[in-house]
Amino acid sequence: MINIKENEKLSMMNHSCAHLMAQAVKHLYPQAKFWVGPVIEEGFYYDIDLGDVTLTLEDLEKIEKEMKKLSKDGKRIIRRELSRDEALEMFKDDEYKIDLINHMDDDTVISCYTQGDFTDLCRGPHVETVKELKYFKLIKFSGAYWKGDAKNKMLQRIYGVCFDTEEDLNNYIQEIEEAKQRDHRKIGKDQELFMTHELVGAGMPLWLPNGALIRKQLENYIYEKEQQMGYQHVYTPCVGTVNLYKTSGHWDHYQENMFPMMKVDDEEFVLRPMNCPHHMLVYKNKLHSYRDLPIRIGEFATDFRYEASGAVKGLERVRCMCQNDAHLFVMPEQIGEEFKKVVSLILDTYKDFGIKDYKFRLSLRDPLDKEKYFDDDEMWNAAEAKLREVLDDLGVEYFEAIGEAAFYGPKLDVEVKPAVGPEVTLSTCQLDFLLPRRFDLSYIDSKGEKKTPVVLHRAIFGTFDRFTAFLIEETKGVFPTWLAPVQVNIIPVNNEYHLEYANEIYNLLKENGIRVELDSREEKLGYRMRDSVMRKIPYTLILGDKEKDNKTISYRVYGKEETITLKQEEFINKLQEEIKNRTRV
Ligand code: TSB
Ligand code: ZN
Repeated sequence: MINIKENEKLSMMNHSCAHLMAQAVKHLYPQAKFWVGPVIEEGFYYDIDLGDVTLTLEDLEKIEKEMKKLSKDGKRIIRRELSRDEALEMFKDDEYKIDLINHMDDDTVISCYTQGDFTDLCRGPHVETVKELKYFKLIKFSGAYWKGDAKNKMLQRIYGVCFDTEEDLNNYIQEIEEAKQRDHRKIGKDQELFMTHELVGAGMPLWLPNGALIRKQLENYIYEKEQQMGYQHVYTPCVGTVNLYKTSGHWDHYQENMFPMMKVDDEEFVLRPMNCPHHMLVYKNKLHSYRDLPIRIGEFATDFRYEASGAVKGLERVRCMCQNDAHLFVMPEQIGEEFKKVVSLILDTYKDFGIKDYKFRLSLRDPLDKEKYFDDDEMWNAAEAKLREVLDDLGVEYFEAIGEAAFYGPKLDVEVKPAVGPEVTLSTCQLDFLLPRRFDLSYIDSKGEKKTPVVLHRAIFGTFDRFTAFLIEETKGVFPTWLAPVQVNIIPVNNEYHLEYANEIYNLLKENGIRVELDSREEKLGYRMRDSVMRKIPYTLILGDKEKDNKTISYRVYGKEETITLKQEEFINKLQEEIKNRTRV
């Protein structure tokens, strides 16, 4: 999808279109006051105070119609520069614009743009006349707190987009339509993967049986890999005392992302936002020698984070999440080797899931602003060089984000683009020089001296929640057999003659560990076959006279037209092989 913000011409047109929309809104709702209307990757939006009016979809159509009319009128867009006093006078009845003017630096050139009866405070630039704005569409609207602060008034945000040809606009609308179909929230509902309920709360999804089956497969997948790599898995509680998080530093530096404290008897608890402190204590439970390291503590760990209610999104951004977490305790000289294993595991996993569209971002320290970071120059330099070396060795493409490292160390994130909305991080691997010190962790080195280990925080799936959201969108809900909640759907051609045989096959598959359903509804064969396809079930078995008489199985694979017939054991072997190897067909 084109990034409008990065295209100079389209960026200007979209900015002008935001003004055109504001003018139309003002015509229809004279009480309207406007906050800001920036250009974004997907077009533009404007935040508007409409008083008591709450917009509906029909309103968007009305606004769009008015915009068309104004565009035909073709007024010129005229720039004027203003002194601060002139600006304050001109917008004296508009508290939003006054706020903007009052927050401008003294040396800012204040300008406004006028088209016909509408003037807006704006830096520009704009197109010359509104006539140039022909191919636009208002896409959606939502609530948005003034200045993004939930304590402020809720404004209404209208999103739109503008192109310079009709064809580009139509293509874009089609892409949005496709993205909506791919949205994990839609597929999640259609396929009964997860639900939310206001009684449970925003950002607290409930995994339904189908979704839970997929998640279980993900857990098994990564658990197997991690066990092979020498990880030790633990279970720890999803609360900790405030003191635990004071020790880790989260209480001072991460509190705005945490649920508030709760008191139980004399103890003060928080729902944990991260698992690192618990794992530090697991490490500390025993004395360690250099021979034990690396020690890899893994957990599928539930965390709670405060995310703004407007930011939560399906399974992608939640307030209750389960991380595929591990903390790797290493000697400084093991950083490179261990990091390499983590990156290789990420690469293997993405390959197994067929994920191709992702970016590695290496976040490093800003060498000109060392104050901001944990003070150990030598450690930073060595570690950053090592991370680069490993990525280069593995031939991984990545980009560097200078100054984006955490206070406690550099990190590698994997960024992906969801069907709808901005990029998110899936996998992460973060070096940490500090936390082991805060918990006073140690190991005895080969000379018998006490040393502090370095910690690598890593999550391959990130969270099961976010990874599943992404997987749903990547596969468009067509899961490979090993992940599919229902792997086989059996349809007897005619219940009267074939149900008994269908039941026999059903039991056989069940005994062999296959997730199977039998559709014996009194519906036409064609209807049940279409239903099976709608549900995106990988294998649909059609059992009639021929199959019953020959003790065979005839099946269709999702997305393919041909019907194949195999002997029972051949079919089971094929299926089990496919599932075991986690083949993607
Ligand atoms: C990797 N302490 C580390 C851990 O050891 C940690 O918590 N890192 S994190 O903050 O980056 O979170 C790990 C992963 O969780 C992220 O990479 C991201 O994929 C996922 N994640 C973060 N916030 C959310 C959220 N609100 N909803 C769903 N997934 C999230
Ligand atoms: Zn951690």
